[in-house]
Amino acid sequence: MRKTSLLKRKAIAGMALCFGVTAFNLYADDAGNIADAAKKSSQSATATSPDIKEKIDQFVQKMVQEHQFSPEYIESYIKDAQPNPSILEAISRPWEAKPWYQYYPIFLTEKRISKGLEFWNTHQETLQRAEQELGIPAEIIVSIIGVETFYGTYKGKYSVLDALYTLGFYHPPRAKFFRKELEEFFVLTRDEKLDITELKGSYAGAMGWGQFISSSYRDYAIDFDGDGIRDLLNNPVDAIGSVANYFKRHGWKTGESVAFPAQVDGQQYTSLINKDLKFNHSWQDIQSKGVRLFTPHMDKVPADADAKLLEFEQENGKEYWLGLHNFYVITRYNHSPLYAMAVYQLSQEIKSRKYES
Ligand SMILES: [Ca+2]
Repeated sequence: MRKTSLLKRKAIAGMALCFGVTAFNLYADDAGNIADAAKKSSQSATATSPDIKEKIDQFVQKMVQEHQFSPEYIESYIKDAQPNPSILEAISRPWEAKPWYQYYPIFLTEKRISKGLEFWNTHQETLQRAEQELGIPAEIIVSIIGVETFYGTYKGKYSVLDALYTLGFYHPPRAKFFRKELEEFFVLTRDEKLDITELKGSYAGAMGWGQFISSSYRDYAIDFDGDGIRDLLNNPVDAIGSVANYFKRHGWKTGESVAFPAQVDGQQYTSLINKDLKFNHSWQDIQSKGVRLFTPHMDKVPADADAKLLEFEQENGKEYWLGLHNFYVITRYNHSPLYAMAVYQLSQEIKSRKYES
């Protein structure tokens, strides 16, 4: 049992910011077909077809024209990159396609809660500084790093170059996205003086304590200990600051709630349930369709607040929550309501442990 959950954690390390964009919706309905496609494409992955060769040439040209690399530099790394069948296999089976009752036990474990408390105590001052300077609660930062990498324990075992090369050239459904990340990766490693061949990450190319993909690293990483380097790979202080910065830049509203459990009546509420992550309804509007909060929370949400009714599948039925703006912000890290809810609930468990001790 212990072994299984360890494996699960390893598999999970590194989902964030990668699946963010579309994988959850893309693959949830079509996992079987894509797994087949992955098998087929991995069988032929070692042979470079004319089509792939052309795409590689275009990529090299782009790197030369737009980022002033020498063609030899890019080609030498591309030549050494290996398409990895296990990466194609892994991306065809996203964890977010599971029902909630199978998903949350992976994250909401005693061990992840107690290690979270330890991480908080170890990095108390940094987390406090992140709260004060960037406005992001310590428990949210701790929880993100806990969900992503078990507090820096599993930062991913794949060569980032191989991962982005494999998905950028051998995974048609998301090739464009990952070729863009490969482009970002070359620029990132040049700017930050990172060793391209040494860098390890998730099968989708996410790196470090908070599992930032290359474009996010470039856009949101900050040097939080003032040594002049933005090091998300080995420096937890920079990682904490950068996770907080990511949330701040995505519009976290300091002091506001994330979500409340909800009750539903009648049938009208069903029109509010969909996979769209956008918040298109006001709380007043949602209430008018038979949704209520429990008494202590009733007056905590302004009538005109943007909100979303969320439905989670439990083993014996459905569970409802009202997601608020900050819930939406968590989905900017990984575009899945399951992910955001797991992060939120883990954060609350760790926080209550922190303040009871
Ligand atoms: Ca630093």
